[in-house]
Amino acid sequence: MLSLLESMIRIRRFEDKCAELYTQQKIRGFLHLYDGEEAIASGVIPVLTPADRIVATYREHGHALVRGVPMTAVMAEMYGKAEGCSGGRGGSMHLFDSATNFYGGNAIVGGGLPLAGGLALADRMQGTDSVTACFFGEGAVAEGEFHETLNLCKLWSLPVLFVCENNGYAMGSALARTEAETDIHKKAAVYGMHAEVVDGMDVVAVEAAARRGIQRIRETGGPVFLECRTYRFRAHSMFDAQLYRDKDEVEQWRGKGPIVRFKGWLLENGLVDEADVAAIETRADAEIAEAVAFAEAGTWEPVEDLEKHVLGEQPPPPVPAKPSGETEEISYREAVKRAIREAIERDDRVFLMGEDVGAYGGCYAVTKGLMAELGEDRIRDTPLSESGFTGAGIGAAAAGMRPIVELMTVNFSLLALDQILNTAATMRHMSGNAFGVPLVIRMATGAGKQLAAQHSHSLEGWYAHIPGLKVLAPATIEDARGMLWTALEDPDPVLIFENVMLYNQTGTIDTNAGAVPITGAAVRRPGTDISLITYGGSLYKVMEAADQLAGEGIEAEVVDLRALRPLDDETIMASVARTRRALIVDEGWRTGSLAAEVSARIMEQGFWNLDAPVGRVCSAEVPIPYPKHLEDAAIPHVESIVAGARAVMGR
Ligand SMILES: Cc1ncc(C[n+]2csc(CCOP(=O)(O)OP(=O)(O)O)c2C)c(N)n1
Repeated sequence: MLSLLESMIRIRRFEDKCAELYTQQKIRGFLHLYDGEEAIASGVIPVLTPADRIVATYREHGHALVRGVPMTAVMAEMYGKAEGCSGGRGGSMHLFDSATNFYGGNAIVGGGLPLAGGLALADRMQGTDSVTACFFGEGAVAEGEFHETLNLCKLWSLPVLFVCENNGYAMGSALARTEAETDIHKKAAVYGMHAEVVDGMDVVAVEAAARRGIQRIRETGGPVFLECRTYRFRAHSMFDAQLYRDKDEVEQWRGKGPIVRFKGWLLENGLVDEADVAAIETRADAEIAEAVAFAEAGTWEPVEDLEKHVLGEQPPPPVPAKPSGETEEISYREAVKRAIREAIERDDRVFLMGEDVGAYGGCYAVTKGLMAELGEDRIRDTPLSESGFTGAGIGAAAAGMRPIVELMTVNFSLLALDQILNTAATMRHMSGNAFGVPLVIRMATGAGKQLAAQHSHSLEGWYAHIPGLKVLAPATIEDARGMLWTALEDPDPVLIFENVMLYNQTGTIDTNAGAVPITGAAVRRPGTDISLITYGGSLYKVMEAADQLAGEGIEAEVVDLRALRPLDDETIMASVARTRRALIVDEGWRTGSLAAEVSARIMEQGFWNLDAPVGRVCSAEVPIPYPKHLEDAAIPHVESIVAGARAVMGR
């Protein structure tokens, strides 16, 4: 009981100090205090074992402290100092600590839930009995990621303790303003999981509920939901004028606060005396003083290190497989399938998950038969919940698995964009290298199947915009076969875009073909007069165009980018230096396209080698239409490429 009291007082006093430091501008950005809610972290977290995992929100100082992240490192993080628990990169909202399995700190409301599901999935697949405790506010309950995760965790019976810290307000929105059903635990119960409400102002009740919940999870393997009813005494953040509630309301709640209440009860019952409380406060103050001194003495990360930890340490390029001398003809689809099968057979950590990858065989039939062959554990059909299962892939990757997430098409990947950008691409840097996300995400891209404007776009260029990701566009059978292998060895998220028109393409390949590098462009046809720079599904059109151009006496060099991020400037510039002219062919829309990026780089790095302005053939700026003739007209085709090349040649 003393430790429960001490834990709450420690958090309260630490945060009071943070508020003071904020007014002195030592701490900047957003600062969300936990004042009034301390009983929840203090009650739940000590019940966890060191092997258990924690996901929290931006209101997570208390959680980090109770978990055992040193107060010095937490305070230094608030200051933005290199000695902070996230290397100073994350600040108040992004506390991370690998030593205590503390997976943040998440400033996207609801964004931590899928991650927690994935951590628990990893534990389930690795056969441990660890539990992931996932803390979030009641505001998150309105987000899709909440529902996607609860469904997935119950469906797959994953060991997550969901802890809803219901403080009655999401910023300034009282619960009843935003929720049709204000009994939050009922929402969890409809997913079939055990759900309880507990008085979040009563640390003993919270502790007992957490103990019951965690025991139930360890016994059943499945998730448990705790709704802790609490109240936030201070503003949402330091920028909140609190126009949405009366001072009286706050005062009334303060009277029922977790510390006054528990302390009062302990004193009344003679379990502690004032001297005990004073001793706790003195200890906390000494620790806080030490933390402030540590943070003050901390150092600023050198600006030269700005880009450090965007990516993990790069593995050496793969050793090329020894050719067997025998070749076989296979389709692109079959090449991808073999790559998946081999990866799963080779490495226990690899599994594939996505919508209809199992029983259906994949929407482009890539995984047909694989579930029967490899089992439902390794070829996992997911619910229709792109954000939920992509986030689960991120969590599983961060916890040591090597998931391959399949998103049916790039258009649907937009529903998972939060997870891809805000979590997968960001976590390593934001956590100061505490956690990486070695995840592979595959998806189909491109037009040509008359699937109209919501299934046909080429948005890979958007993803190539995002630091922290690698973006691949295998165009050949070798690359379809070999890139996945290397991508799975990469420490960071790798997105693989498979153009829909390539799946039926066939080619010969050495029977022993294996891993290929996932950086570097390839010259697919040498030439002297113009560089045709392209990737993915456009490669074959460009090769055909190059044949036609040869008939007109124009020798085109064809560069297949292969990797859209990072771009291989060296190969591009070397080609342009040889040919002095360039045309970029990109199935993305022209405005803000990858082609624009390549063109700008040629201007920056190769301008003095150019004899003519760089040309571009991109998709027309329309949503891809359904009728075949309009669809064809909307995207690059052989004639438009030939015409574009002639124009660059001045013909
Ligand atoms: C996806 C998303 N939408 C909006 C916001 C802005 N925002 C930050 S905190 C917050 C309220 C969240 O309330 P709740 O989940 O109840 O947590 P609390 O702040 O009360 O702890 C909002 C809307 C955000 N960070 N993320």
